Amino acid sequence: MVTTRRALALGAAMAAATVLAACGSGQVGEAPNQGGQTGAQGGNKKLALVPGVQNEPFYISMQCGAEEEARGAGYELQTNAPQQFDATLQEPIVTGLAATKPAALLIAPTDDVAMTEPIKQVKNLGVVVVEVDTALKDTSVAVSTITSNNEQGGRLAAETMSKLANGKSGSVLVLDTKAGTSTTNARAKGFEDELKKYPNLKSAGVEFTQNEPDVAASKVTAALSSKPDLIGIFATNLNSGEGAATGLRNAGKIGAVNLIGFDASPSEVEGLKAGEFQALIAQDPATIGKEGVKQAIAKLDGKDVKRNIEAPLIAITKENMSANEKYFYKTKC
Ligand code: T6T
Repeated sequence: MVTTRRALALGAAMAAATVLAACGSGQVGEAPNQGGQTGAQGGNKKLALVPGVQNEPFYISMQCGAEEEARGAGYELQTNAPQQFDATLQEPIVTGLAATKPAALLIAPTDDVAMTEPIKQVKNLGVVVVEVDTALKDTSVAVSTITSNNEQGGRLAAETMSKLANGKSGSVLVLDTKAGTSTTNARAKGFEDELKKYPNLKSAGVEFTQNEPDVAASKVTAALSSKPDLIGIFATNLNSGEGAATGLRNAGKIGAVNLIGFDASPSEVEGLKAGEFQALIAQDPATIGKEGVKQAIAKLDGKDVKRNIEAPLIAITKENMSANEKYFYKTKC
């Protein structure tokens, strides 16, 4: 458990840290409708959103923001997500867009390499491609990428972990999702880099959860038995965090090991309230969705497009959670 003194110190630190960034960057003026886009001029008002996985509060909140923006601009947004966060399941959804040929595709690629060819195929039909959340390694495919500063989010988590440890020594485990997930891989990297600044905190390494809560729970169980000095866990996304909380609960280690999660799903927020998580790094998926639609339409209208846009991130603790409810993710619009 976080003691009152520690909680107060952390609360003050969080107030100073809070919103990391909300500004766009690298505005790139681009020539209108390169590549024979079907665009607004062609009268095509269909947009497609392909999130990373179905029924997941982060992507539901993104969809809500995207739908609102599309509606306001007179576009129709159709969302189709894979059942699991898996490129082999996302690929047929993307290639299937050849049949409906939307004016633009907003996509969260589930693998930064494997999804390149299918997305390029759709782009070659004249569909404008915008990346929302995750991105491909090949930066030539999308006209715009809207994402949180994930590496900075990882750094903020490490800084928070150090405050929670309050000088105590021990090892700290990172739960990443899958290799090839641009966002969570960057969070793990940012965390590990920043951790080196705190000599009392030793890295217990990075484990992959395959984005499955059960795998995350069993990684925590294994780490608790192989690393008796484990004092902290950083879970790089929602499923990893929810699974880590289960692992700690099963071992009776809630509060004894500090857990910092990423995202703000209803279950993580409940966990924060209950003291299972000591902090959450929340994103703003609705803004990511809205900006994705804005940039797609700008491209279709032949206007300037921002190549990279950074969405806000915020560290939420039990102490500041009531002031930050707007960051909690939705399960329906
Ligand atoms: O953390 C988000 C998203 O940013 C990441 O790319 C994948 O996992 C989530 O969707 C949460 O489950």
